[in-house]
Amino acid sequence: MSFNQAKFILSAPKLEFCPPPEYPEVCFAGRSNVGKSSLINALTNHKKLAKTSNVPGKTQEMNYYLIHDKWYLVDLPGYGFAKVSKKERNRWGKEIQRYLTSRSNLCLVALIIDLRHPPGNLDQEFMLWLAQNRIPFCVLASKEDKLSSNQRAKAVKTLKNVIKRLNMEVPILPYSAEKKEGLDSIKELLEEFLEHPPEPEKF
Ligand SMILES: Nc1nc2c(ncn2[C@@H]2O[C@H](COP(=O)(O)OP(=O)(O)O)[C@@H](O)[C@H]2O)c(=O)[nH]1
Ligand SMILES: [Mg+2]
Repeated sequence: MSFNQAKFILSAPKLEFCPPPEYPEVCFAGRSNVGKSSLINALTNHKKLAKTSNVPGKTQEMNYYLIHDKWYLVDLPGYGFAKVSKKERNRWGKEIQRYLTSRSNLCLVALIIDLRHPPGNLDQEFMLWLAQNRIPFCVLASKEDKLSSNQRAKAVKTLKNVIKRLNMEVPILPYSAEKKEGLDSIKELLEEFLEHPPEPEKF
């Protein structure tokens, strides 16, 4: 499956504005600034398909991309951005939870975590919530290029331990959008979920 053929479809402020669920869908979630948009650009081999930013908290809507005319890739607004008001954060939480629990064509949530930092409380809460709601997810660990190979191995181990402590078995893939490392494994994983979507009763 080619990831290069990608086009922006729309930005949805909430579930009702999402396109009809006619294609299988994968979404990218995670804290602001971890690299969600950069990963979309790296996977699709586009420089500016998804807007990236040094200023966290920019993306406040769900951005829909259609890949290969076959599936949707959704860039979710980042969570945990301190400068967004509490009211706005709650609205985010409610809308995203509603989207995650009721979007019928959702095959996988890819949670992006910055490999340099062990998952924080928000990440751990989010993973627990996904598991409790039986929403399939994987962890993609970004910015591995910023670490030496020693540091990388340690960071992956820490990440695995944190997830193990939550009593979960989820795929963990480290990568670099900057250096384009680890992208093939991510593509394979996404394809697997898109081609063999989990049973609907899982939702
Ligand atoms: N070195 C490095 N920087 C990255 C990587 N991924 C993202 N970034 C940088 O991290 C910042 C935030 O990225 P962005 O994709 O906008 O994060 P988002 O808020 O999660 O969508 C930008 O300055 C990116 O260039 C990566 O794999 N390696
Ligand atoms: Mg973004």
